Amino acid sequence: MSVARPLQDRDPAAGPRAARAAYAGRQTLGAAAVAVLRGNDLGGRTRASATLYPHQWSWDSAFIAIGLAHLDTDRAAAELSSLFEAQWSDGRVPHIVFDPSAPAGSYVPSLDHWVCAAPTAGHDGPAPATSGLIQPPAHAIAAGHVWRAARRRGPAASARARAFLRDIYPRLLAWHRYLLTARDPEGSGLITIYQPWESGWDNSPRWDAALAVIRPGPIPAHRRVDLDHVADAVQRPTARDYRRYLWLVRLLRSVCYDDEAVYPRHPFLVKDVLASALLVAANEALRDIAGLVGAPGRDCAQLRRWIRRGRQGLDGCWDPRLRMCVDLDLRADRPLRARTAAGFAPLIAGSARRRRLADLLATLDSAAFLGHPRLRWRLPPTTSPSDPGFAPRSYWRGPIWPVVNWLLWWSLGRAGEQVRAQRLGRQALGQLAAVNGFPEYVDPFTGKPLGSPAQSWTAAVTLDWLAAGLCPDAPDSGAAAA
Ligand code: 9WN
Repeated sequence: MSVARPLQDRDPAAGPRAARAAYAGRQTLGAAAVAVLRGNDLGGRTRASATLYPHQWSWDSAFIAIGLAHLDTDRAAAELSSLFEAQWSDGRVPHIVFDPSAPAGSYVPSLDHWVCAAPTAGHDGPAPATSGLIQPPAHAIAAGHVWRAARRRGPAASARARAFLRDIYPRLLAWHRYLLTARDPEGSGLITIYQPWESGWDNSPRWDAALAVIRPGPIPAHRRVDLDHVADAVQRPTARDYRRYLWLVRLLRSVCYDDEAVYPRHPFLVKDVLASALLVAANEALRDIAGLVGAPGRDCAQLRRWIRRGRQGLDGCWDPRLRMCVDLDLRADRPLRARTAAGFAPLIAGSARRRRLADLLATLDSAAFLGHPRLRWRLPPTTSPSDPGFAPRSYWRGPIWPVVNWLLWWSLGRAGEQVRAQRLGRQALGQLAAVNGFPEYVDPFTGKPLGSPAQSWTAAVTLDWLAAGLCPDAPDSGAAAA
């Protein structure tokens, strides 16, 4: 990986001491983030982490490309291209692309849990070594970031980035079409997921009610290797949840991931508001890319329709009492009322009308999220401490996820909420500077780093914050004293 200067600081040698210290802090953080991405580089693709996740993950790669764009735009483009090489012929982008050189047994469920006996519905050529699930579609947003970074770099990088966009544009369009057809036969604008991992928020209370009714049948014998990599089993999903995850995978595999066979019978069928919001934002990014590559007018019209449909779908998921969006259990035909940061979906979609935006910001500032008195950092816990499913150290049930901070920071900026965005970005950087590493997630009350210690996407979003000129904050003083 060729590494350009990631941080555009002026040398503050002559400046006051505080500025020099801030500069040094940013340099150290930046260099450490680069080292994590280098260490996890598999050559054209990046593993999510060296310990817990030794393969390429779909939405991780999107965020990784956003970070890599500040180092080397060609390498950032390669991150997305390598993922899309594994795209299935039906348009889906698989959630894991397995690295054949990873040690056997280093991740469970391994490839043999996914491969179908018959040809898989979604691809007609030789089956790539992938899972059969999906993850949220952040990729077009990442491609847009790569393009803008290349523009800043000059004509040669721009020309190569334009060639990349030409190549990836039809693949991105096919991906979005898959999501808005096979995963939305209702035409609601909202993505249906078949297993919690498809949300990327695996163990969130968002899925508790829908999972509770599932009676798992026999599943293949497996060892929980993930538990070898965390200090404490509470940081990972329970055995009960894991059985359900693997059972759902088994059901999907038994029909070779054929959506038409899945839809009528599958026991877990849920409309995911966060993935749907990301798709709206990704469709906006793709509309810009369509313009850059000279795509036909009918594509742009289609993208505009998809954006409108997605926003309407999210409007229908609004919960006036929680003042956020909630997911929808299609099987039970009922909303999944969990108070989680996924409920900020309309902010991410950029769809929030004035009144709705005001409501969302009030929820964000309230004691349910940023205003909670015990927060060590003013950063949004993935699950609100006021939700009955909240647990500060359990997977997606409360900890702070740097990548979720990034999404909210980015979305606040897009909504014109610069002051809030800056504050959140500085707190997020401050938290990472304080833990002295790039953890997968962080306890919202103690600030303790949890999960994988050198997670690629955490390093990547750090680079993006640094490139945006943010300086790390100190912890929230009130909370730190508490
Ligand atoms: C299952 C890689 C992935 C992230 C997900 C996160 C976790 C996998 C797991 O790790 O999921 O896909 O084994 O727990 O929940 O968001 O993409 O970082």
